[in-house]
Amino acid sequence: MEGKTIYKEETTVDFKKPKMYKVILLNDDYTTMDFVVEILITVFHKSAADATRIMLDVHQKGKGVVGVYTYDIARTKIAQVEKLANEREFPLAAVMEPE
Ligand code: TYC
Repeated sequence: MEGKTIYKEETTVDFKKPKMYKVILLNDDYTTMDFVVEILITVFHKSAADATRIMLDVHQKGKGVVGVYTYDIARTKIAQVEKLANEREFPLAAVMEPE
């Protein structure tokens, strides 16, 4: 092929899995059980049965993992918990840590 240079192109595809983060719900003495169940259903998409089980587990043990998400999703869910709890004047809080 006169006058033409052919280059081979290499593409690297990064198949690394994204870092995942546990969202941990913290117990407190003031948030009502009903409100915690409501949060677990609406923010974390748990069934009513799972939400009740998780709420009681956090109530007894002090904290508990409610889900594992990418960084941005975990941050968003924690912010949603904070906003809804603030609106109802409950001290309910969630934190995140690397899986
Ligand atoms: N301990 C609260 C109560 O007795 C209920 C509760 C459960 C609060 C879980 C927060 O993450 C929580 N009313």
